[in-house]
Amino acid sequence: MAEAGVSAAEVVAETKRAGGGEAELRSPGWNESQLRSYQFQTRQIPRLQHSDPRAEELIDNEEPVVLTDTNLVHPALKWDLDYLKENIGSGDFSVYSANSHKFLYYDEKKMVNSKTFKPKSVRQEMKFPEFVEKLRDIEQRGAEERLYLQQTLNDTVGRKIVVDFLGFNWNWINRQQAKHGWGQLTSNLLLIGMEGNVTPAHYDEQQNFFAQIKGYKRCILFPPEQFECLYPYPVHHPCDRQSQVDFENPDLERFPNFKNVVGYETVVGPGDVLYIPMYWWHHIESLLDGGVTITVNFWYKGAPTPKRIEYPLKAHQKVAIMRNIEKMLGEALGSPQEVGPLLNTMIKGRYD
Ligand SMILES: O=C(O)CCC(=O)C(=O)O
Repeated sequence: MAEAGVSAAEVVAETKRAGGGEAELRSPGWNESQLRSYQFQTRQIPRLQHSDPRAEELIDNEEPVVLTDTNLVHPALKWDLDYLKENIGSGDFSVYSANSHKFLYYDEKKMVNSKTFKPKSVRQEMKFPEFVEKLRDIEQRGAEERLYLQQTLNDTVGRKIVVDFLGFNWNWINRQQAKHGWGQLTSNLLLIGMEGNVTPAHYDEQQNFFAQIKGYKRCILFPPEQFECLYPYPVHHPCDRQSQVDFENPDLERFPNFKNVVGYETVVGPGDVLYIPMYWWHHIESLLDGGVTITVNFWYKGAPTPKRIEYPLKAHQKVAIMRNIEKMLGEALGSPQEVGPLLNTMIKGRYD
């Protein structure tokens, strides 16, 4: 996938050859029994120190890598529910609740485009102490219900959280942003999940440094080249950018190319930072029996696209073009629902 220089697969092979084995390839603190099982193959995402020139090369090539020693969110490593309850302030937090472990993202603004779509998770706004109380109550009762707090950090946070935030390693991350020509930092999403929660595969149109703070998360990534294997919902659907394939029970008649999918995976733990390149699909699961997980991500606008188009197009550029065609068709027809059947005659299967 890398056009020049080192690739993720080469770094992993090299680590194994050097006798690094499991210790360098995975973080300690969890075991295989905490992972859900899927039918597809995966390779390991390399774990490297931030000063390793190969890490820089992978980021430059827009390939994923886990950085083990950035200190990016060092002051937040003490965060837990009690500390946050005390210090995060009195703002509102978006908390999704579901009766399944899968929290499929949906865009509420696009709900008007689909009369049949019924979200399986519901968003509620609440204060942080109410979230903690609900979560502890569910745990105590051993209830089926699950919660996932997903809230952009904003200026309602308390003084101690501001101090922690200012102590993040902005030096390192600002240098990354400049070096790779990325645009502005758009947001920091705080994610607090229950053990076993799953965010199904989707891609974002932003660069992401995904900083793990508490607990362990398994992250399975797929490059944009595997777009044809992952069958995203149509652009106008509330689940735009999400895969339609249920990884636990894939319907291979509807989604035959899914059998060719190959992932890159890792488990991140406290202090690890995973680079999730723009347009890379990612499926993320809080490990089973691993307790609550806390993550803060750093989303950046990608580098500006070159004025002159250069061929051959990269996979993500093709994706961007297809998305634009879908959007324009929807606008031209005045009814996004009609775009699917029309395109379906061209690209069989995606819009069934
Ligand atoms: O951690 C998760 O569950 C999802 C996070 C995610 O999708 C992201 O940071 O882009």
